[in-house]
Amino acid sequence: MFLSLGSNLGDREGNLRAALRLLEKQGVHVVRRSSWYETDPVGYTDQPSFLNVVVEVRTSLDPHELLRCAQRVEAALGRVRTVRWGPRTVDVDVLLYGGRVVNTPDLVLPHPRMRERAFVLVPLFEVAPELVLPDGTPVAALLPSVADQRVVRR
Ligand code: GSY
Repeated sequence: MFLSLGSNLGDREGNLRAALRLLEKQGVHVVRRSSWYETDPVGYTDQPSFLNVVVEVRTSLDPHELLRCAQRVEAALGRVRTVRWGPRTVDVDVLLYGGRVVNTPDLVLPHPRMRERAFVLVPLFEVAPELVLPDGTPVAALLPSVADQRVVRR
């Protein structure tokens, strides 16, 4: 299972580290963490740049429990949804849950926008270079199409 975390408000690295600690406390164990990546905002671009990270986790939570856990972490760190795609203390997205495909109103897996986001694909490739998506696409094959997005490893 893989999660993507991003922050573009306040002490961004501190926010991401706090989010990872809160995940651990709820039984979501980080087995591998990417470097921190400085990334330009995607979507709503008139906002500060992000610090992003991808983690591989192990948990006995099912996909929806994992989603709720991610949402609790966002809430605990004071995320306030003002502008839909706007600045946030911490955003925690569930990217992949093994080879599971989930299509429910509140959760879609694999994450529906992960294929076009360099801030997800580049750190994901760092932690799992051999990873293949449930439809058979290697993550490595998706990287060239996002090469124009600025993602700088710290
Ligand atoms: O869902 C992710 C939040 N987000 C990000 C992000 O984490 N990083 C970058 N670079 N752009 C983003 N746009 C959105 S929305």
